[in-house]
Amino acid sequence: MQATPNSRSFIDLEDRYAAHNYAPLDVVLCRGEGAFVWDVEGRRYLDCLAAYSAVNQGHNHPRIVAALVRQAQTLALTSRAFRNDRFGPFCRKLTELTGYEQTLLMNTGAEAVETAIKAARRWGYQVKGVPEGRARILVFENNFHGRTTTIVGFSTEASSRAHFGPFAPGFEILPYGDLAAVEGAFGDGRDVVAVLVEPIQGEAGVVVPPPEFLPGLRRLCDEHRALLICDEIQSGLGRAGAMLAHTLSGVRADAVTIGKALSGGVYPVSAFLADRAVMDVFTPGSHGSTYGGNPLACAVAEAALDVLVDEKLVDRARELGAHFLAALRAIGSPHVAQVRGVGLWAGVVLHPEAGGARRFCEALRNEGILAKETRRHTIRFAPPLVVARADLDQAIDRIAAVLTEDD
Ligand code: IF1
Repeated sequence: MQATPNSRSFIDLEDRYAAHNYAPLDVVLCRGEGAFVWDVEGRRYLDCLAAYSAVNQGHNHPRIVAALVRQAQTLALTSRAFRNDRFGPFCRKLTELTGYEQTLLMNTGAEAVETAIKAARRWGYQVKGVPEGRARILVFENNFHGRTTTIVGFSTEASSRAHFGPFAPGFEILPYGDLAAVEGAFGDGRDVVAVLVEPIQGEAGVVVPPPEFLPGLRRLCDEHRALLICDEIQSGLGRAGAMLAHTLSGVRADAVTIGKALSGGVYPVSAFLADRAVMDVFTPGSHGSTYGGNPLACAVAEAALDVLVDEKLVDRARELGAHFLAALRAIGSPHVAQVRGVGLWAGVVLHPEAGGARRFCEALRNEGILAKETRRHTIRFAPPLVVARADLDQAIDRIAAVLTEDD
């Protein structure tokens, strides 16, 4: 399908006036509702990316939008120089829902991860007694934690990190899922302040680690007195069929980052969660953000959490996800090497000979389904958790057709 003149004009504008830091599919969206989005030609698509799981609650959820509008008309931004009446109640709700004593609110996911890194290092120096400047943080190959210079410094993806150095020291990259390697890297463990891990690796293509991995990390962190920090920015808030994905392994992280769906996709809100023993390292002046914890963010995120709970979206992800994954695995496509997934979150890995995931994503778009390749050979599916079962079934039929058609 060629982009029509209408779409073409928008694509030309962004090609000319915007940095080329993405290679989007050629579909120009102008409206969304629930699990669907529409392009400027009026065509409807099932959104199987959900803005990288930021839109778990569905596009334009009426309750979240109402909260946004109401709060925008009342008080949007105070800065944390003053207090606001939405902040405390929201922090209580968020911590009660996630089971941590306190939270520190930021805006983007990367900022939440930066917050986690700062917390871990300060905790290491002030509480564990690591000599100043020596803190080590263990991270994993194929990680994705954001785009800041510190974070891309420990990325293993060339496109994310090449020529952005020099990078911050203090991170050691280990094979994901390899407990022996982690044990080796701990060494005597004295200077290790944290292990930073995605419970499921999203950008790597929905990689679920072996079942013993997170419990093993928990044990090693306990043995060596290091913090287990789970980045749940993509895996958390329902996507994996749990409020926090790492709890599916029966462990509790010492600290957690969340973002994306924390605001249901209408406004950037992220959070670092931990107990007092860690959070107390932050003292006035040690960290912050102009927009972090603003009344608009708190009102939106409170509504987004209410929707997750009231609409039982965690259960929906688990139930629809089991159905979706089974259906994807039942597609007998010669192109498919493996279907990975958990909750309503799937990575369809193609054989290298299939010629890359991009062409399948383009074919899916032509069938009214938006999905995005991750890495070269994986198609990722993560529809909004509010998707109707009938709409998901229709998508499965179309995915099957695209994956099995001869070329
Ligand atoms: C992009 C990926 C998804 C994340 C985890 C922190 C962040 C992310 C686990 C940072 C962000 C994004 C951002 C987006 C693409 C994307 C992505 F493919 F690159 F990995 F979702 F799958 N931790 N994920 O997944 O959050 O600062 O963006 O709010 O950067 O192009 P952010």
